[in-house]
Amino acid sequence: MNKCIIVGKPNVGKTAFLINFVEYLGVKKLEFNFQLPDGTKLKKKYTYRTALRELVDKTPHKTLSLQSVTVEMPMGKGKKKIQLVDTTGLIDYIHDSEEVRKAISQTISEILDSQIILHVIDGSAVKKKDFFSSPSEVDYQIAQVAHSKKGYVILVNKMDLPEAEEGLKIIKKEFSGNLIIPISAIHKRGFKEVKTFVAYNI
Ligand SMILES: Nc1nc2c(ncn2[C@@H]2O[C@H](COP(=O)(O)OP(=O)(O)OP(=O)(O)O)[C@@H](O)[C@H]2O)c(=O)[nH]1
Ligand SMILES: [Mg+2]
Repeated sequence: MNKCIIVGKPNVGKTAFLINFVEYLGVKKLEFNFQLPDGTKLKKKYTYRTALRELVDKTPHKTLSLQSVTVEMPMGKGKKKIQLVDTTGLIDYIHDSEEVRKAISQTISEILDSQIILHVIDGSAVKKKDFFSSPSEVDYQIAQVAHSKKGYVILVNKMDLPEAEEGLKIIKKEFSGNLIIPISAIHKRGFKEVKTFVAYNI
């Protein structure tokens, strides 16, 4: 089965995007497959609301494993299954915590094993001068690795926030030549374009 991986820095909205996108595709009961960095595999079912409540958080590195949902994408007259994989936030430096380091290394391996990359950047964080500032070194590295992939798109998230318009302009300039879709994960904006992109690249 094709894998479509959702990557980016911590707190950019990767998990919120996965849950809302799956809901947008019409899935009511979300069956998550968790793969922990130590190899443990778990399954858990969520409603849309419990998934948002339990898996999305403003604290960076809320997600520390691979968490995926399999969906069916419309393809011509038929459908094709694809695994959407949410990951651990990547950072520019070596993290103090071994747990986070292992989770990051698991995410990097998964990137190499995926055909389609959805790279989420927080459009509202472009002017920030702190941990959250986007884009940063790791975003440029993701863009480089992604050239060898079947499909690569940058999703500029949090477009519902006023500062994100300026952020979008800067990201378009910095990553010119790449496909860029502005979205709001929590308001499901830009999802039609993302769906078309994923279906086209399966
Ligand atoms: N305004 C706004 N906030 C958002 C949007 N998407 C996510 N957020 C918020 O951003 C924070 C982080 O969201 P997550 O989905 O947990 O981000 P993540 O990239 O999975 O973060 P990690 O798991 O820590 O790597 C939460 O407080 C979300 O509510 C969006 O489209 N607009
Ligand atoms: Mg997350």
